[in-house]
Order: sequence, then structure tokens, then C-alpha cells
Amino acid sequence: MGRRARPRDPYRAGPVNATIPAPARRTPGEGRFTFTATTPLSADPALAGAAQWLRGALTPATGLPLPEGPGGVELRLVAGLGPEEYRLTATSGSVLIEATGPAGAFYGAQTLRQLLDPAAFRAGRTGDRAWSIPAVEIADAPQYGWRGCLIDVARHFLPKNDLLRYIDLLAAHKLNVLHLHLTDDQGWRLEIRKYPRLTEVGAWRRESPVGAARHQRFDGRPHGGFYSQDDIREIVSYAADRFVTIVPEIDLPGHTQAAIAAYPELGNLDERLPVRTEWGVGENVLNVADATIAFFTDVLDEVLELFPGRYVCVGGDEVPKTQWNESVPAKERIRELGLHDADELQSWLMRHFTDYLLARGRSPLGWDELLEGGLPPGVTVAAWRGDKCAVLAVRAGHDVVVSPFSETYLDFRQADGDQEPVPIGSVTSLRAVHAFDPVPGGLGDEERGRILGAQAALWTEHIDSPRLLDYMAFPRLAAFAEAMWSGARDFEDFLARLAVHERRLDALGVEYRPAGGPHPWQRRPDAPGHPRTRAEIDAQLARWTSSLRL
Ligand code: TNX
Repeated sequence: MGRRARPRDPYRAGPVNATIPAPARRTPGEGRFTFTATTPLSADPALAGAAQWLRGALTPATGLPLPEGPGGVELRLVAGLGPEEYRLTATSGSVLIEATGPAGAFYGAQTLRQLLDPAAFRAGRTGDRAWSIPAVEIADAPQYGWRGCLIDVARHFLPKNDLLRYIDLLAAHKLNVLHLHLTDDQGWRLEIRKYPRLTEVGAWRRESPVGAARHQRFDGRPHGGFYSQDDIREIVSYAADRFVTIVPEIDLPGHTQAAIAAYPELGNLDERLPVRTEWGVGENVLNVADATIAFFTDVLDEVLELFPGRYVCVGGDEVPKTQWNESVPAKERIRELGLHDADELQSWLMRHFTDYLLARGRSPLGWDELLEGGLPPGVTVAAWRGDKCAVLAVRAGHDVVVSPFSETYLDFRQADGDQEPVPIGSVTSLRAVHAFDPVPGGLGDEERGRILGAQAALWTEHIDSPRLLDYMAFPRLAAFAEAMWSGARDFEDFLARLAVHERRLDALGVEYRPAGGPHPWQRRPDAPGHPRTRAEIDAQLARWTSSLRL
């Protein structure tokens, strides 16, 4: 007699246990629910959007028409669950998704898709197959309301269709915020009707660096692109249908060379600047003239029209004060206002924009450098320089979204060695991302409530194509989504589920990093990086934040 197969561990076997992110609670049942051509799908009118999404996702892949009608799959409105919470109960006779709101129903529908064979993630059919899901009871809700991802479309433009695809990918992982970094020194990506040169001039640059700045290599190839206002309306509504809120970022007053190239009167120098063709922090920042404040107020007016979400990011990061320290009008402003220094001048300037947003019922989001000149009131802080900044902002009474760069910056390399494409920063491994905990140590219970959540960041200096974006984002974004949603901590279990999840990513055409390292065509020997150790990164962080006192 041959060896007996080991009894299958019900918590490891099959797609029922392979959902990512792992749900909060899950109890496997007996048997399976099998779909047929007549299996109906019905929803309470309040949850119709989720039903429509589910049909739109499943029918092309499965051929199942899912006709309207009772029985089969039901999305039912119930009282008493959280806005993103759902219960999914599958038996051999029916599938019931219960939610108190449309977002919960949508997440239940996303889970249902994961319970099917990974071929359910394709955009068309691959042949006849029986479609069924295992019986199960799932009770699920997220730990954090802000489960975000930043995509930098300024350094390298992400064409509209690729951005729409990322919205689907975020939603498939139950992430609900897309922070769009729309403007920077190297490109302005948002059409502004009142100031057309922002995109006519600012949306493209002459060439780009190849690899890290220190190598001084350039490609001699123009790069550009922007979203028209109708593109943005389309993106915003596509995201809303998937319960993803877009947080637009207009980065001020640094990271603005593309705008200054388009409108030189915004800058501090008398010379004409090109859209920047180098990476790294630039010295060219906005001047503090009334006309410049009015200009960006106009820009924000159009931003508010386009983006209905509560949060609007006004940047505030990495502002070298060199030009202000030398500028006569800036020095006059400091004196006039009785400020101490250029850091306080930045806070004063930012306060115009943050107050402007608050007066219009929006919540300004700003990077943690704003701590240095005093945080403008009402600003939600995007803390990227570690726990110390997050704790300081919380103690100053501000809401905080954390995005610590040594743990959540997905432009950092995934492994040691020279195989990784454009290795920069320290190593941010899949394991480390899965273990990520957004709450900094040492916060009291009430203070913890100020941590709205976290976001992973895809900065794109070295991510010059959607293919490389896939490589850097996945599978780490799946691990991040799990850390944020349920905070499941068993990494071996995550890896077992990831093996199934990778079939889903394959079906979606996501070119994730294989566990063993890049495919030959995913390497970038043409673009040398600048890898650093964790100790070097930590030392840099300590230097940056040494003047801040806890
Ligand atoms: C820091 S995070 C930046 C970005 C860069 C990124 C590269 C932040 C607010 N500023 O401008 O793209 O590092 O990792």
C-alpha cells in the first residue's frame, strides 16, 4: 500500500482559506455551492452597485449570466454592521452577503470572487469549467478606515488606462484610498483650465535620468503626459464605484519646478527654468508673493471641483529654504509677519491653503515636514519620516496617516543583491511589509484613535513603466493590504495563500515579483541604483528628525 495522503488541514486547503487579505473570522462549512446558467443574483436597492460590479466582474470570465431574481446569490441589507463590514454565508443551497452599506456589500462581493477559481479574475473565458465555491461563513471588517496607496504619476506618468487598472487592483485588495501625487519638479499632470501652460509646458520634460542621480546618466528621450479634466472625472467616478477615494496632491511650495517652468513668475529667480530632468530634492520653490498664493488658490478651486473627496493633499515636504533665505521679498515677509525663520514662513504660507480648504469643508493633508515650522490647525499629517513624527503630530492634536518610508515605500528594493531592478533605499521585504503595524509604539488608547490608517507609496523616479510598477507593487501590496485590513500575523500562512493569490494576479496580468527574484526581463542592468543598508537609512532618518523634540 502506498503512503496515505495526510488529512487536509481545513484552514490551509483550497481557495476558501486563500483569501487575501485574510478575513477577520472564517468558519468552513460542509459542501459547495455550484453556479449554473440559471443561478440568480439579487440585491437590496441600496446595495445594487455591488451587485452590478459583481455581475460585471464575473460574467465575462465565467459566462454565467447571473440573472436578476430571488434565490442563488443575495446581497441583503442588514442593520448594525460597520460601513465596510460584511458577512458572507455560503451553503450548498445559497450565497448570502449581508451588509449595512454599499461598501461592505462590495467587499463581500470581492471576497466571493476570491472564493471562485482564480480563472474568475480573467477578462474572458478560457474554456468550459464548473464554477463553485466552498461552503463557509465569513464575518469580516477592516481595522483601519484609511487603507491607502500613493502613486506618483508626476515623476513617471501613468497613462489613464493603467491608472484605472490600479484602481481595480487596490479594490481587489480591499484598499480604499488612492493618493495621487499629481505634481512635482519633473512634471505637472493635471489640466487646469485657468492656467493651460501648467500642462502645455509643465507636463513633459526633455529627458530623464537612467538609474540613481549619482550616476549622471540620461536617456535623451522626452517624457510626459497629463490627465484632462474629463479624464479625472472618469477616474474619480470609476474609483467611487469601487469604493476607492482619490486624494489629489498638489505639492506646495517645494517640488514645484514644473509649475515654475510654465509660469516663471511663481519662482524666486529671474531666469527661465526647464521642467526638471534630475531626481532628488530641488532648490527651486515657490515665492511667497500674493500673486503666487492667488494662483494656487485658483488651482485648488479647480481641484475641489474635480475631486469630491474630503481630503486634499497640499504637500509641504522637502522644502529647501535656500532661496527664501536669500530672497529679499521672503525676508521682508518674515519680518513683516514677525516670524522667526523660513520654516515658520512655510507654515504661514501653507496655512493659506489649509485654511482655504477647511473653509470649504475639506480636510487638508500635509507631509510631516510641516511640524518644523508649526503645524497649521486642522491639517491631517502624512507621517513619512517614522514614528517620531507620527507621535509628535498626534500629541499636537492632529489626525495622522502613517507611511513610514523604511517600511511602506515600495520604490525601495525587495531583496538584497544586484538582480533587483534599480535598487534604492534599504530592503523592504515581503515579510517586513506583512508584519507592518501602523500604530507607533508608546501611544495611549485615545492617541491611537488619531491614527487613521496607513498608505504604501509607489514613488516612481525609478519606476518608468506600468510593468515595473507591477513588479514593485506586487506581491508587497497584497501583504500591506492584509496588514491593514485584518492584521493577520502568520507569515507562513500568508505565503500559502499567496501561492493561490499569484494565480489570481496571473489571471489579471499582474507582473509581480516572483519569490525567487526577477525574471531576466524584469532586471535593469542599464539603470544602476544606489542601494543602502537599513543602518544608513535609519541614520538619515535620525538626522532629519533630530531637531524635533518629543
Ligand atoms: C521622499 S515622501 C519624497 C519623494 C520621493 C521619495 C523617494 C516624500 C514626502 N517625499 O519626493 O519620491 O522620497 O523614495
